Amino acid sequence: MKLTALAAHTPEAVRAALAARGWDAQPAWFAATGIQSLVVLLDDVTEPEREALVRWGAKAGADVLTGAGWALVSAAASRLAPLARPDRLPAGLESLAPELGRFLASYADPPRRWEIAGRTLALDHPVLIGIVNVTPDSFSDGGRFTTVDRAIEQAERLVADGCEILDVGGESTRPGAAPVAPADEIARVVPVVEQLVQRGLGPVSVDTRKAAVARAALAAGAAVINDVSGLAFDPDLARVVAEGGAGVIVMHMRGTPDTMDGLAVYRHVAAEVAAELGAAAARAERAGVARERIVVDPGFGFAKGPEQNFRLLDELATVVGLGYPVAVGPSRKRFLGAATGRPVEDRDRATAVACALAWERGARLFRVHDAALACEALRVAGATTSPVPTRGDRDREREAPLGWNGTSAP
Ligand code: PMM
Repeated sequence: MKLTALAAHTPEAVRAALAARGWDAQPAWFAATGIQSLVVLLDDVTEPEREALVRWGAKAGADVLTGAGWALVSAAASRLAPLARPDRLPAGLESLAPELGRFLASYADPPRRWEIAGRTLALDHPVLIGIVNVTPDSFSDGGRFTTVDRAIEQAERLVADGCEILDVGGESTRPGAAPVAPADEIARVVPVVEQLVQRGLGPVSVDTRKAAVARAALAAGAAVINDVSGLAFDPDLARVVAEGGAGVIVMHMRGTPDTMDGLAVYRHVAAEVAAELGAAAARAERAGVARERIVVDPGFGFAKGPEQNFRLLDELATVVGLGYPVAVGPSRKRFLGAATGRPVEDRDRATAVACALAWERGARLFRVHDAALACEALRVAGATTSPVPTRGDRDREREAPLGWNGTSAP
């Protein structure tokens, strides 16, 4: 007998091994994703549920570690799948099925598109979001027109370097930054949005926490609202996004830029950030924003210290597991300086590496100040990641056999 160790962090090695031994593409993909090992942590588990899980684990050959009120379950995806199906579910585990079903469905068939105002963005490749700041501290001299001209110049450079979306921000979110009145923020942002749209640069996203600014920006042609407060700052913002048919980036933070550093206390940063982001995304859906329009962002640097940012980057799969496309914004942030010793103006290489790692862990959108290096890093990362077979046409899907989780071909 001859032994070969196969890569197990993606289904690709198993798929390729089966395909090379004569399996058809679709069954090879189902088998490869089905034997992929998954780990889920369950909290708020009752005593009878805990006992039912342990019994199921012993029968199914799954590893179940438990304590008071919690269980950690590790098994191949195909073994977990029956727990998500009401017809196959062991008695006593009914409350597990809906959430596990949603997680398994998004694992087998991750979101591949993002609906924004007026168009659909494909997420089958890394999508760069270029930062166009029009805060006075970024563009210190000159009046409004100089600011607009410089913003357009910066936007043109970002697009030439590979950005597909431009994110215009008129309010600094640094701790201690002076608050900006909505009218002033609108006066900074809207002329830039208008110019970008007129020149066909974009789609345009606007980085704002305020409903009034979002409304003016969408009227000027913006297609996305990027809210660093995760829809917590202005209760009307989600409704404005819904009514405008816009896309939204819901970012995680706690408190406000002035209070967030004191709120960076976590027992398990990835789990807590994911739970809080999931609640924020649910708020958006309740306000009428369609699920396909929502992207979530873990908010690197917002209410997180350096170590917490690195844990979050490593455990990004927990945020990806929510089932929404994930954006990240590590660009030039302090935690990258903490690891490299580089000052803020020399962190684009570190940013590029962080973006590549985030792609590998499931992020699809990358908010950057300088796109050239990030674009190169993401081209390499994108080429290395296993190509997930694209969905076939409707007829082929209808003919497809059911996969391990009861879905048709990814
Ligand atoms: N970071 C900043 C501002 N806006 N938006 C999203 N979605 N994600 C981020 O990480 C993020 C953001 C702060 O960075 P900057 O002041 O350098 O733009």
